[in-house]
Amino acid sequence: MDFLKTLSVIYPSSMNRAINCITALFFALLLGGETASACPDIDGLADINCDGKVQIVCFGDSITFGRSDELEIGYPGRLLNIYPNTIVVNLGVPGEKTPSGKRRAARQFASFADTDFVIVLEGINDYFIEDRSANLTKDNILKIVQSAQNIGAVTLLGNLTAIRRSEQQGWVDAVNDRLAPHHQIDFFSLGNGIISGDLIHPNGLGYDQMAFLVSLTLQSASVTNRPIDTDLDGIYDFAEARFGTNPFIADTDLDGLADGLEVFTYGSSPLLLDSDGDGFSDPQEVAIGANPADPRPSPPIISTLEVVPPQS
Ligand SMILES: [Ca+2]
Ligand SMILES: [Ca+2]
Ligand SMILES: [Ca+2]
Ligand SMILES: [Ca+2]
Repeated sequence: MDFLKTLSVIYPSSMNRAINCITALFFALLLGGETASACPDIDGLADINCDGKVQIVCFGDSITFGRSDELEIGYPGRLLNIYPNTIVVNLGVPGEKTPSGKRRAARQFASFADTDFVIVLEGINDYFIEDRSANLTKDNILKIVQSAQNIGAVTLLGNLTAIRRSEQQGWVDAVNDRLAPHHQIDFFSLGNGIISGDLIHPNGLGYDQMAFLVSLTLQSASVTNRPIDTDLDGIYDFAEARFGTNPFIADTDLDGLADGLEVFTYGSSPLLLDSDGDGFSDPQEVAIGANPADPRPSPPIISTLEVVPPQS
């Protein structure tokens, strides 16, 4: 025989635990540089409440609803195209004025308590309130914002879009002046070139630009509102209690895998050296591509393959 092949095969079965501990340490060192993002981001956006999804609620009137949009999805639908792995909810009610919007917000946000971000854009219909007041509109808008903040969502307020009805322009300016200290999204800056033939709703291009503007704001809001992760283990401080982990120790069970990696990436216990009790430590299983949370045997894995040169 020209070649002698030596195969060393690991079978996930009973193994001496002392050896396991030594090899666990080895693999831990091997994996030491691996890190997880904090309560993992989704499409680059922070999962503010650390529930494994990013939910964005868009609250407003017909402009949020998407009236006069050829695609009939408005800016929220386009936002979902930009962030396809998030959940975008369109809570636009055509024709709504802020006295109604304020009451709806107080009622409706309670059903969306798991929301990470809320976008608020309302007020343009208040022009049609007989005894309209820019101050009252501003107050109502801030109450809508407060209702969104009450569920713990990062709330981003937009000022009113520009319009092409000259008689209403002064009203829009008056409201926007009052919103200036409070808004985070400057929809007015997009100008009235994005407004459709009905003179008040954006056209498709306008909704594109609104969605892009919102997406930029969401990105910066993700950075500025990201909860604290003191030990940089990939789990926000407030969420560590949920998993029983220590907010000041990155690797609570000291097995070499950071808490965030165990919880979000591998599904193993951040409190146990051998999560599935199969005799192999979590880092050992991770290193050989086995599932540390599943005790069923994995296929045999070839760890070494030696090829002996032919003898002369
Ligand atoms: Ca979330
Ligand atoms: Ca942490
Ligand atoms: Ca660990
Ligand atoms: Ca195991």
